[in-house]
Amino acid sequence: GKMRQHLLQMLIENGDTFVSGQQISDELNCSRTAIWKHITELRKEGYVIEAVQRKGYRIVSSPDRVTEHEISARLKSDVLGKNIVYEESVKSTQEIAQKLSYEQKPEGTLVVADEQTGGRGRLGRPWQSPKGTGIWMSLILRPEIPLQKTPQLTLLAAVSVTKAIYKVTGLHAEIKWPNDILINGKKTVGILTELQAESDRVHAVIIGIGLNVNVTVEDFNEDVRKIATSLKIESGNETKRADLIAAILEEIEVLYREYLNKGFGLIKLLWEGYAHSIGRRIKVRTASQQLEGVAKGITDEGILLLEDDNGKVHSIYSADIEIPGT
Ligand code: BTX
Repeated sequence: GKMRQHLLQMLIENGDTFVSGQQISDELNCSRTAIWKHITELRKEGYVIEAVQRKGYRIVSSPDRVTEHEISARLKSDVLGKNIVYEESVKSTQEIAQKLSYEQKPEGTLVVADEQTGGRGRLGRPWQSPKGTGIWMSLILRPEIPLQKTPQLTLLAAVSVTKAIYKVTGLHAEIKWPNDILINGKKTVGILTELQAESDRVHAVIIGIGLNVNVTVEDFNEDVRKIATSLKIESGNETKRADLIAAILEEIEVLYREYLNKGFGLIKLLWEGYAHSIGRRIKVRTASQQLEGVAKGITDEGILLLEDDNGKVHSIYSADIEIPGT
C-alpha cells in the first residue's frame, strides 16, 4: 500500500542514518503499532531492517528490486524517470510505453518490468528477459527533431548505457553499431528504438533497453548462450538493478540535454571512443543487400560508413553487422 511505500522511501532516503519512530509516525500520521506492522511486511519482502530502541529504524540491505520506489529513491535526474510505471511481468515494456505515449504521458516516463514474456528485438526477433535478473525498460522521449535524425538517439542511449555500466561496475563495454553493447565480444545490452511519427513530425521516440545484469549462463536459452553475456558473468558480482537504472537515466539526461542544445557532435565523439567495430572488417546485411568491407566510422547523422574492397564507400542506415572472428 501507499503507506508502506512512503515508509520505504523515508528509510531509503536516510541511508545509514536511523529514522525515529516519532519521525515516521508524524510524517505518515500513523501509530507505532502500524509502523511495526509495515516493517514486518518489508522484512518479508527481503529488506533487512535494523530496529534499535530510542534510535529507530534503518535499512541494512535491500533486495534487488526495480519497483518505482527503489528507483526513485536513487534517482537524481530532473525529467527522466519522474514518472515510473513498474510491472512485475509483462509481454513487452515497449508495448506499454507505446500505449502510454499515445495517451500523452509526459517525456521521461519510464516503464520497467521484472520480467518480459514477449520481449522483442529488431525485425521481430525475440529478446529473452528472465525474471528478476535484468533491466527490461522503455523510456518515452519527445524530442523536437526531424525524423531522419532519430537514429542518433539510439547511439546516444548506447553511449549513456556504456558510461553507466562503467560507473556502477567498472566493466568496460564496447558498442557495436548501431544498437548492441558488448563485453568481451558478447552481447550484454540490446537497444530498440521505436517511433511515433506523422509525416515528418516526431511525436515520440520510445527507447527500449534490455540489459543482462545478474543473468546466469543457465538463464539464457541454448541459442543465445553462445553469443550473450551479463554483468554478473563478466564481473563475478551482482549489481543492484535499481542503482544501474538510476545511473543510466542520469547519463541519458545529461547527453540528451547536450544533444538538444548543441547537436550530435559530442555524442559522436563519445560513441567513437566506445566503438567496437570501427576500423575493423565487417559484414553488413541490409534489407536489400549484403556487403563486406571496413567500417570507416559514422557520419554526423549517425550513419555507418563502410568501405568495400573496391574502395567504394557505402552509407548504411540500418543493418545487422557481423564482425568475423567474434
Ligand atoms: P536485436 O534484434 O539486435 O537482438 C535480438 C537477438 O539477440 C535475438 O535474435 C537473439 O539472438 C539475441 N538475444 C535474445 N535475447 C538476448 C539477451 N537477453 N541477451 C543477449 N542476446 C539476446 C536488440 O535486438 C534489442 C533488444 C531490446 C530489448 C528491450 S527490453 C525492454 C524493451 N522491451 C522490449 O520488448 N524490447 C526492449
